[in-house]
Parts: sequence; C-alpha cells; structure tokens
Amino acid sequence: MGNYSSKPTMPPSPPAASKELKDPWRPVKWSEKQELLKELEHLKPRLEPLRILVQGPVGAGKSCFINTVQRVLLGRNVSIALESSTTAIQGESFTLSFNPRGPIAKDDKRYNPRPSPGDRIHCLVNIVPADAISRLDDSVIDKMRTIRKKASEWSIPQVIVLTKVDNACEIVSQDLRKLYHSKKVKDKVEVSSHKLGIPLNNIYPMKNYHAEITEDTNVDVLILMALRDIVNFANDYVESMYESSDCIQS
Ligand SMILES: Nc1nc2c(ncn2[C@@H]2O[C@H](COP(=O)(O)OP(=O)(O)OP(=O)(O)O)[C@@H](O)[C@H]2O)c(=O)[nH]1
Ligand SMILES: [Mg+2]
Repeated sequence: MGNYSSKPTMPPSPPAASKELKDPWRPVKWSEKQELLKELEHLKPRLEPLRILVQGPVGAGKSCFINTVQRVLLGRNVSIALESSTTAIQGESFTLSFNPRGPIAKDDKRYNPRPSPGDRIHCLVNIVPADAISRLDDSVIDKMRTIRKKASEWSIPQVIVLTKVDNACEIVSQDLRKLYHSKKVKDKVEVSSHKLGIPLNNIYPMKNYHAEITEDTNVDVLILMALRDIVNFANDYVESMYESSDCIQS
C-alpha cells in the first residue's frame, strides 16, 4: 500500500535567511516626483540662501551628490562644476558652502566675530559611501565626528546621505525601488548611524547620478525626499536662531 519510503524523513531545513524584507522599513511614494518638486518650490525659507555644509571622505560621492541635486532641480544633465573647495550653487534656495582648510584664525581679516544668522551653516550633510562604510579608516570617521560634534554644540541639524547603495546591494542595483526592502542597505544605514552617532531617521540612502545621462525618476524621488528634509531642517534651525535670545544680528 502506498509508496512510502522506510527511510526516516529529515525535518525540512530552515529557508536561507532572505536578503529582502517583505515590507519596506521606510515608505517611498515612487510616483510623486512632481509633488516633491512642488513642495520644494513652495517652501519659503525664513532666510535665503540656506547654507548647507557637505563633508565626507575622498571619493564618497560629494561632487556627484551636488551634481545630482542640481540635475534634479534643473531637470537636465549638468557638467561637473563643483569641486571640494568653497562652492556655492543656488537652486531652489539650496546653497552649499565649504571650507576644507579648517577654522579661520581669529586674527584673519575675513574672520567675522559677530556672524548674522545668514552667515552661519544651517545644516550639516555627511556624505558616506554605503559600499565602503565598514572599511573607512578610523581617522576619517574621527574627523567627521569632530566636525559633527562642533555642529552639535551649535545645535546645527545633521544628516547622513548614504551614497552608492547600488554598489552595496545587488538587489538594489537591479531595482532601486527595492532600496528599503534590502537588508544589506538597512545594515549599512545602521552601521553609519553607529559610527557617526546620527539617528536612523536622519539617514538617507540613495544613488547618485554618476555615469548615467538619462533621467531616472527613482533616483530623483530619493534625492528630492532627502533635499526636502534638509531644507526643512535648515529652515527650522534658522527659525530657532531668530527665536532664541542669543541670536546675533548684524
Ligand atoms: N555606483 C555609484 N558610484 C558613485 C555614486 N556616487 C558617486 N559615484 C562614483 O564615485 C566616484 C567618486 O565620486 P565623487 O562625487 O567624485 O566623490 P567626491 O566625494 O566628490 O570625491 P573627492 O572630491 O575626491 O573627495 C566617482 O567615480 C563616481 O562616479 C553612486 O551613488 N553610485
Ligand atoms: Mg569632489
């Protein structure tokens, strides 16, 4: 009767741990690029320009990030125009400025002992490469933490833009919409949070335009989500400066 084997049956082995989460850990409205653009357009910052300091290790994707922002706001490809020196781009009230040489000496003619709200940095953006975060030299992390701590002393808002997610995860490389389903990316977000001491909800994993010449709406949506928050954080900071009694106005 029947066709049973006399061999004892082995319990089924547990399935290999999936690299993909069933539910995304952050919701993304992939079809709402235009809405995000409008939202940014309608933001009326208390002060213009807002100043965003971008810092990160060599090759982390700082220039590509700035170019990606420009490209998404302008709606077309842009040439690499911005390098790691004092730089200002103006687009949708978004200005990036950056002095790589360190603090200015107090006896320097350009030293401003009474900076107005407009002279200050309003948000610190740490650019960290997702594919290399675990291999980053401690000295690089220490330098970034030093600047971050200084920013914290002044209550300047801080975020991490986690670039190169396409290099960090094969699933994401094939389909950017899987970004928040990827366990690998989630792990990189957690590592970067731990290394720099920035909370998870201020970390934005993304992919920059770097080799592509055609538009990818998914790239645009991710960058716009980050940009919207960065501009809002910067503006909140400006508002708080005006509200606080120790605000120095020139
Ligand atoms: N796959 C991938 N490559 C990227 C991404 N962003 C940047 N790159 C590549 O990473 C390399 C470095 O990017 P940059 O933007 O020049 O880096 P950087 O931080 O400005 O570097 P320095 O100015 O030298 O400090 C380039 O070869 C880019 O093509 C990304 O999101 N994904
Ligand atoms: Mg650069």
